[in-house]
Amino acid sequence: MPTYCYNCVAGPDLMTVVVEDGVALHVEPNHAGTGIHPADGRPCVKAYGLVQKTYNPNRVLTPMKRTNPLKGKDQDPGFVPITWDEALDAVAARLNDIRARGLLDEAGLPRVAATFGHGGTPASYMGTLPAFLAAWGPIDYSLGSGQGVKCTHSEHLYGEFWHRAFTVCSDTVNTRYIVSFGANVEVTGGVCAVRRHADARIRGIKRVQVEPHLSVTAGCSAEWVPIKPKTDPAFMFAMLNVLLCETPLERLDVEFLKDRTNSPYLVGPDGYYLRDPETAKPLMWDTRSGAPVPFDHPGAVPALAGAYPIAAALAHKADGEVVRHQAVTGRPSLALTVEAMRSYTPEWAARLCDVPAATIRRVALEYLDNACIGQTMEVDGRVLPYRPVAVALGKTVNNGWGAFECCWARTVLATVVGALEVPGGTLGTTVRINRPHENRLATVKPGEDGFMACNFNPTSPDKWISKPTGRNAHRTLVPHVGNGPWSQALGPTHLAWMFMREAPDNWPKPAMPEIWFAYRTNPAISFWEIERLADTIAHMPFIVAFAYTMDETNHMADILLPEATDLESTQLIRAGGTKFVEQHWEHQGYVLRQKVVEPQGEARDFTWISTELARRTGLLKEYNERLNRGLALVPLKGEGYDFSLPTDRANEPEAIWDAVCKAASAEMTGGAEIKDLEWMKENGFFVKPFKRTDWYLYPSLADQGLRFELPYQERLLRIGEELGRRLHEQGITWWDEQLGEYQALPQWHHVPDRWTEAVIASGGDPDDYPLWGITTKSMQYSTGSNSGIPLMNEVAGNMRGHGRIIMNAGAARKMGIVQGEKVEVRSTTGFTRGQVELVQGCRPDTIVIPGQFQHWKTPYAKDLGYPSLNALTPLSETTLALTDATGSGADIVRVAIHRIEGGAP
Ligand SMILES: Nc1nc2c(c(=O)[nH]1)N[C@H]1C(S)=C(S)[C@@H](COP(=O)(O)OP(=O)(O)OC[C@H]3O[C@@H](n4cnc5c(=O)[nH]c(N)nc54)[C@H](O)[C@@H]3O)O[C@H]1N2
Ligand SMILES: Nc1nc2c(c(=O)[nH]1)N[C@H]1C(S)=C(S)[C@@H](COP(=O)(O)OP(=O)(O)OC[C@H]3O[C@@H](n4cnc5c(=O)[nH]c(N)nc54)[C@H](O)[C@@H]3O)O[C@H]1N2
Ligand code: SF4
Ligand SMILES: [Mo]
Repeated sequence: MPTYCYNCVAGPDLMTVVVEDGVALHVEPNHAGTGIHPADGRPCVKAYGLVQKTYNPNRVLTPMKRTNPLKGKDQDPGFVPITWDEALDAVAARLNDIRARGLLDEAGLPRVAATFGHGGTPASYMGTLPAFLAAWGPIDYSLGSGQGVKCTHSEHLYGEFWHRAFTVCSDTVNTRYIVSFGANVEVTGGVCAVRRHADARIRGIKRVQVEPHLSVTAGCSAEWVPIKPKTDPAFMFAMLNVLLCETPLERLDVEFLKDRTNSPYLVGPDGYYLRDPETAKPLMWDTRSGAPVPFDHPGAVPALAGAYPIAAALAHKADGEVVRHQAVTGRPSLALTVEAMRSYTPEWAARLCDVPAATIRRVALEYLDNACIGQTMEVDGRVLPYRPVAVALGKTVNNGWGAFECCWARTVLATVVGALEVPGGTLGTTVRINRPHENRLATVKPGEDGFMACNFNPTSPDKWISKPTGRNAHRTLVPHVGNGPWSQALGPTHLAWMFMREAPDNWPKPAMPEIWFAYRTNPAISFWEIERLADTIAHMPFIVAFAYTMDETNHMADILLPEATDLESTQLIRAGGTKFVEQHWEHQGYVLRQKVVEPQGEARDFTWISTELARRTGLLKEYNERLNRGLALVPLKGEGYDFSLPTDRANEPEAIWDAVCKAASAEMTGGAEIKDLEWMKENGFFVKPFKRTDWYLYPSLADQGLRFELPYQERLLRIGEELGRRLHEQGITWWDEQLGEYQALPQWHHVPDRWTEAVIASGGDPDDYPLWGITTKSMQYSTGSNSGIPLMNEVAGNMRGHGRIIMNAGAARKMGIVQGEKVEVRSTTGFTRGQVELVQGCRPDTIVIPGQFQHWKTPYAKDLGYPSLNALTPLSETTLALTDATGSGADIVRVAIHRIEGGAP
């Protein structure tokens, strides 16, 4: 039976489940996907674990209620089985009481909160729950798990701002040269990426993996460069130095810089654009007429270098202040960028990164040589620039301090050679902050100053949201996270947890939500300082956890609801087009998850649960209306078809998905073909061709005469100034470090030292913590979600370092540590214990702890005894100092290794 897997963000992928006598026997590829799905219908090994997941003897098989009012790691919850009626009535009673008293508390914060984990993948398993949540009204998505703030976070925000890239990847099928800063794509990219990169290697691609340890990805790259952790901005600045300061401008993509970027915009002495006194449009210096002209002046040939006298100009500074300049000097923003990178030579970076200057220079020049500037490629009959070079960033490089600089430098590296959003280059995948979510290209609309419109949260005196609307204050603190459906979960979610314990100066302490829903997330394992976080969770008044097995978070729950899992329930989702991580298809359409076996025990379809919640809270009509309006996937009514559901009754899940299947196929074919649920069950997916030109954003900008807002960041400069004023007006100074990130052009600011300073701030001596502790993902695991599946541990056991602390063999020898010895790793926050794996491929100053383990509740996983970095990373006052302006931090910490008694094997 065909179905999908979306257990990690690299999906969805196709698969087939072989079922005999109602029992799922095993998983196979769906060969009908050959030539359609980028991996030809193959799922990865994680999908093969779904059979064990389904028949896991440790599943929660009935709804349960807690009988011990005391919560905490050391308390026995005393869960007892109850009926679905009892469970749903208990939840509904709480919800109805809240509705009667008001959906918001006295501080204006939603009384109901919900957390869904792992990069948004739960949405592909939660059936029609979104329609219930929308019918309910305001819900706080502020309380994060490990997903969000330590997960590609700054890339999400800056990526969407600059090129509608919630995540960024290489155009692997066309590219020739990739520089990857810790993007562990052979592990994390899913089957589509692995297939694309394997094919690219056969084609002769060169990938340089810049990373503190020899990951699987480094292992199958052409070159591994063991960089010192968190010095990546220095490496990238030095690459820019080579391209901008050592290379003649003519060797760069001058056309692209002139026409598609803000490079020619003239900047005044105060850092703001010089604007035409009449139209207020940013000025360029026209080399033809020898005069300043507005940026959209027809036929202008703008200067990219030099300095020019401007008789009169305006500047738009913070809070609407308009400055009138007389006789000022204007410099093209590219010229200022060149100046900004001037001192960041490879020799300068070499000392910081612990990488030879010659290596950095060579990588920069190889990048330039492979950029094929001037060449074109025909795609779907359209001639586009062909620039087959790309830069990829991994988690820990693209979040936390240094991430702004890295995201900027990566995007500017693409910009200067014209490799942004064109064949072979650096591409965005999908959008989550801009709308519409299902079409990245349609988000490109003309905005200010010749750039794409962007929807930042307001920072002006009259519009700034001074009173947070959610516990992580995303609209108040982070302008660039916007205010779409995903924005709140992308706010500084750790602040919500921290501030509920202790609020900073001049900040109201948020009350805990009265109900917290958790699904497919385990913050008590996945976040930072997991001991303290578990304790905070234990203080939540009422937790409703959808549970497949017990875990460290639902241990604290009041009600457990067992939903029918992956192979047991029905849902239709979008597939194809472009999606993260490297899901670039030449088709797009819909794929069905179907009930291939009956649910185990009392587990119920999520759609049934959602409908029941709606019914018992008196929201059935609103819920059904939301379904009709498209909250299950697509609007059920369109031109020439109407599959609307009756709104006055509880519809059966099969009836709902039948309507969705019909509406989705009708919508896709303009009503010509209507595929019902039965057809989808038989065929698994329904797709139409997707134009390859739509992989690239460049044509959408070129057609509308728009420019990428790069390299200069006038907007960020202004917004940062405004945000600072607003916060200071409220007496808030604890966000001042973060305000420093709002720069027109980034500067090096000793990024790694921030983690050493955190040691001092928490009362430690940096000399006592001489090593870097970092983490890396395992291909066989989808974060912590399948840690209870024995098959995954069995397969991962073939990987060197699985479940262990990876350490440099030479460094270990100096300490007398031997292979397999059990050691303790300490930080100022806590400790973890595990066996060492001694390798050559790891920097002597770095240890690596793969995955997220150290379970104490999850069946099977708790018996493995594996260590976790999350016991070492802080979630306390020092965490604020480790938070960047986007609100993200990183999985990295200063640590020490200690031998322990009886540790030797
Ligand atoms: N040390 C370390 N920590 C990390 C990371 C790392 O690389 N290293 N990665 C970070 C990143 S990038 C992310 S996105 C986060 C993710 O962290 P989270 O958002 O917390 O997500 P998961 O770990 O996937 O959550 C898994 C939980 O879902 C439960 N679950 C699995 N399947 C089902 C099901 O079918 N039904 C129900 N009801 N529950 C189910 C599992 O039992 C498990 O408890 O982790 C972060 N934490
Ligand atoms: N199989 C699988 N695939 C997944 C997931 C999964 O759990 N399992 N999770 C998905 C999710 S939610 C996410 S966010 C993505 C994450 O995808 P990736 O970003 O590729 O995740 P990691 O494997 O953690 O890779 C990060 C790498 O960064 C390196 N690193 C750490 N610190 C530094 C540093 O300072 N500089 C440099 N240059 N490198 C550093 C580490 O060595 C590590 O190998 O993966 C997604 N795909
Ligand atoms: S890559 Fe992710 S979504 Fe795809 S089959 Fe594997 S676990 Fe499932
Ligand atoms: Mo993630």
